[in-house]
Amino acid sequence: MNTLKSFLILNLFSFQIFAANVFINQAGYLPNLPKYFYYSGQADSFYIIEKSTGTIYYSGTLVLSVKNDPATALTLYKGDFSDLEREGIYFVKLDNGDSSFSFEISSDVFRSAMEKSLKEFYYQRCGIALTPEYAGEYNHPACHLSDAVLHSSTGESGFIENTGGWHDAGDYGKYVINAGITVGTLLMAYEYFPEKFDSDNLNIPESGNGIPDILDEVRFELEWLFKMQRADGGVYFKLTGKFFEPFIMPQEDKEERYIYQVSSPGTGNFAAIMARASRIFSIYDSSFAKTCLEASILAWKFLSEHPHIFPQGGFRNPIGTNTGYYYDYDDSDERLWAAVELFESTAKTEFHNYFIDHYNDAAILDSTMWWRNVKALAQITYLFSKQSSVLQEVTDNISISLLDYCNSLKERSNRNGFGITINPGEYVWGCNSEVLNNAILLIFGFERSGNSDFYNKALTQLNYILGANALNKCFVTGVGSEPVMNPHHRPSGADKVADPVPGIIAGGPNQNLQDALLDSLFNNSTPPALCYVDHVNSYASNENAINWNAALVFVVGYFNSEGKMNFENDK
Ligand code: 9MR
Ligand code: ZN
Repeated sequence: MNTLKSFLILNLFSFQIFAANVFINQAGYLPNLPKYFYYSGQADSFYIIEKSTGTIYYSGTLVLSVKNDPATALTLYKGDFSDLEREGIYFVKLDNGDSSFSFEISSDVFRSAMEKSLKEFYYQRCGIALTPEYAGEYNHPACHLSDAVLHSSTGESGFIENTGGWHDAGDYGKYVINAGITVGTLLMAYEYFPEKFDSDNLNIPESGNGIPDILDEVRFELEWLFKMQRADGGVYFKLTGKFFEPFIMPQEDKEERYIYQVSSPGTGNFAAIMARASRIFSIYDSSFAKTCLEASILAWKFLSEHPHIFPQGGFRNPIGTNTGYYYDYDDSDERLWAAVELFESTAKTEFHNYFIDHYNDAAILDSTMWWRNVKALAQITYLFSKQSSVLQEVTDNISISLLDYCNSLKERSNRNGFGITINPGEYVWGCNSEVLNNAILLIFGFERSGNSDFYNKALTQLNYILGANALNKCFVTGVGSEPVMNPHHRPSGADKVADPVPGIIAGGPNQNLQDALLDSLFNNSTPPALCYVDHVNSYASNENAINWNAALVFVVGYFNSEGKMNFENDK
């Protein structure tokens, strides 16, 4: 071994030439957890070499991961160096001379990604100036101070003061549907893992106020959402201009912005997150918590008075409006979610009964949560309920369904060259968030069952997002050796700063090639996982969105620090 070691020090280390076919988690690896890299070339052995000294700290043999991976068309090998726990900065070297980017092993590797992805919400804030103190070079004056005019399709007229909230994505619109899953996910992270998400020093204006920054950030969105609720409880669908804005800074966008029709999926989302917020904020600000609960109950009343989807068939853009429409034609999942959050916050039988009557109308858990379908969020809330009246039989059923679902995710992972849980056909708009939301369900599966396979599979999803993918790309701006540099994010494109706003997650490959650039670069024989381009024009693969960032915050925050789940039933 000593001879081998010195040979490698002299001959391999001195030439660390990065090869594009060694795929690692560019943020790094936690000392005590599994560590894999992937390789698509021809080699037998690998070495993990410390960058500063050239010392080999680990050597191993590659094993086949997947032959002709249908997602990437690559034959992928896996190098397992889990046993290397020593902290340091290393790179992978193959016996044929190929090598990886350098990477770190330390207990702190996810801190930067965690902090950046959460702070990113601050950069999405609308209606306030982002000052140099908090935003550094990304500062800009307050935007969209004239929000907003009631669109004629509402049947109302006039102006409702509607400033605040986050810009939805790379565009400057504000959409209730997407606010729902975003706030729901962030609150869920804090509610179950308070120790992991209690940081109060992200350098946002509220930092240091004794309330975790994640909650301060959520409150910024909630304060806007209140303004979207009508007196009868219904919640307007969205607030946008008639068209997506050009690539200008938000304060330069002076086009008229409108509030669009009330919708029942939006109202259901609103009821759910307001109820959840009321119980989480109750220890910090009881009067705010009370306001949240009242708003939630009012929204529930609207839903009860409108038992069918509203508007009929689901909200659609009126003629003349072409901004995002988060088309949701089924509000049963939002109603279920609203009911269970209200039950959890009030213990009332009315809400409990609604949940019991409907939680298994269809399969209990047959899809990962996403903006159109929040059923999984509802089931999780009941499964980990602290109410003494929960029915054991129901939690057992949900538990079985969750664990079955996690087993199916595990099988998917085993079939995929990089161990991710989406299949060819599912590399669609925003699929990076599907990967992360699957990780969230795997985390809950692990917390429920103690099955460490689920835990490890969740980590594998994060590895993919942070660089262990065929594009060799860290999908998060400001993180890793090869991060996304040109997101379809208006401020990042329009400001004079070279680097994009940090902490943004790109939507990821989109095999449906739904923008002109993707369509010009690829075709239907391109392997699905490769249908991605780090270019500002690719809104269908390289945009960010608050719901995708929320899933990232959850997963990276979960692995970033120790801390037990807070779900033990108090009864
Ligand atoms: O995330 C949405 C994705 O699931 C849809 O396929 C896509 C097209 O309808 O829209 C995405 O949402 C966009 C929204 O409509 C407007 N803001 C940007 C969002 C992310 O691209
Ligand atoms: Zn704005």
